Amino acid sequence: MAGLLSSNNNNKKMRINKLYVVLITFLIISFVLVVVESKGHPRPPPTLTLDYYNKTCPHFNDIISRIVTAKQAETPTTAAAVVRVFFHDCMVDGCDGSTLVASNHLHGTAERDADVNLSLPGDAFDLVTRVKTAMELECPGVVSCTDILATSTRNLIMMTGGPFYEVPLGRKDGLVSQASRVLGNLALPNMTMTHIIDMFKIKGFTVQEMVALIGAHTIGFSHCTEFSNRLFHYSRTQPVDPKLNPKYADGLKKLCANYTTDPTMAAFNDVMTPGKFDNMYYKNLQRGLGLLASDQAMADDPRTRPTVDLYAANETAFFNDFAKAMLKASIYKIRTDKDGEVRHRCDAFNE
Ligand code: HEM
Ligand SMILES: *[C@@H]1O[C@H](CO)[C@@H](O)[C@H](O)[C@H]1NC(C)=O
Ligand SMILES: *[C@@H]1O[C@H](CO)[C@@H](O)[C@H](O)[C@H]1NC(C)=O
Ligand SMILES: *[C@@H]1O[C@H](CO)[C@@H](O)[C@H](O)[C@H]1NC(C)=O
Ligand SMILES: *[C@@H]1O[C@H](CO)[C@@H](O)[C@H](O)[C@H]1NC(C)=O
Ligand SMILES: CC(=O)N[C@H]1CO[C@H](CO)[C@@H](O)[C@@H]1O
Repeated sequence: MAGLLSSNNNNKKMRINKLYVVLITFLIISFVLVVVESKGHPRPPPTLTLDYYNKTCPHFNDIISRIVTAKQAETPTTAAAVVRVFFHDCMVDGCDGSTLVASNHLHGTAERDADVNLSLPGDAFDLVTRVKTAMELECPGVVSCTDILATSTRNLIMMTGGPFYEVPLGRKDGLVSQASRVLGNLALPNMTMTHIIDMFKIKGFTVQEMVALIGAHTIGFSHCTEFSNRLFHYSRTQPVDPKLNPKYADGLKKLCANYTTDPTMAAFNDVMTPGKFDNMYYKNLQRGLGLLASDQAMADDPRTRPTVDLYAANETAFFNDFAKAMLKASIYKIRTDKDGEVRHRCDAFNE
């Protein structure tokens, strides 16, 4: 290029050449920026925007914030309940509020009553109902249930000590909710790591994103049936899963002694800091304090262990990755005007 310019003394031509250089440089830089951007950060699809309700429901954020704060203060188990319901909703046919729909004789058994749900917690449904009622008073027919769920989830993660991330808005509520769609879309604690990795991969999540997302088990609890096989009659030769820390196993055995007669018995997912959203969950895994078999497996499998070790050592790295992966989950297969609606009630389709 320099040679071309110096061998040509025509001023006009030089200016044009310079213009080309500037243009091409600009194009290359924008291309690189776009590639870098799309690699590191999942971008919201064009239909979602941060200011979606700015004009139609200007108090959207204040209303959610007020009701979520009150509910969490009243019932501290709400945060984990909502996070879990949000994740289930997004993984079964995309984030469309379908998990909020109740079963009825017209549409049959809905997602939230699938066997795999093991009673998705009522506090999550209660919170969404409270927020929706307030929204309908303020701006009727405008705010979708799935936007309420996605935003409440983000607020609750922050309130329990976790990271903040922007939640783009404008999702529509889906028109289908069937229990039969749940199986095969959600991992179970007794699945192999290969199977679990595949389930996340099909939905576009890397192994590292998967390990970050499951870090949500830093809050909440699991019922004894979900891990009792690790405690009682584990195998022919070993009564208890050898991957469990022995003292922890003793405590869990006492807690779950009556689990067959009392199915409500449950243990904290993070035994050290159960209500705090932090990186303790990963430190626990390193010490055999993982509650579910699938939790503990992440500390042993060579594909997941490096990420477990990274997050155990660096909470900032966990928070950054978790926030990005949650944003990605929150825009998975969202509905638009064509295939969705704004429900009047979150537990029922509009007629
Ligand atoms: C390998 C993948 C996963 C498996 C096998 C799994 C399994 C489970 C099980 C069995 C429970 C206990 C439910 C109960 O007994 O009521 C549970 C609870 C929970 N899960 Fe997961 N989960 C996985 C991934 C995730 C992800 C990615 C998130 C969120 C981003 C999540 C969030 C939660 C939360 C917050 C709870 C506590 C719920 C509460 O306290 O009400 N899980 N999970
Ligand atoms: C409108 O949305 C933007 C985010 O894009 C926000 O910063 C701003 O505060 C909003 N304005 C009102 C009035 O809510
Ligand atoms: C895993 O658990 C579910 C129910 O809890 C059961 O139906 C299934 O057979 C189990 N799978 C394996 C591979 O053990
Ligand atoms: C289990 O049941 C027995 C007999 O009803 C009772 O004495 C014991 O306290 C129960 N244990 C737990 C952990 O609930
Ligand atoms: C922790 O992770 C963050 C984010 O990736 C990084 O900026 C920081 O340097 C890491 N800290 C240490 C001590 O490695
Ligand atoms: C198997 C099981 O526990 N299913 C439950 C799913 O959730 C509904 C309501 O949230 C319960 O009624 C079901 O028993």
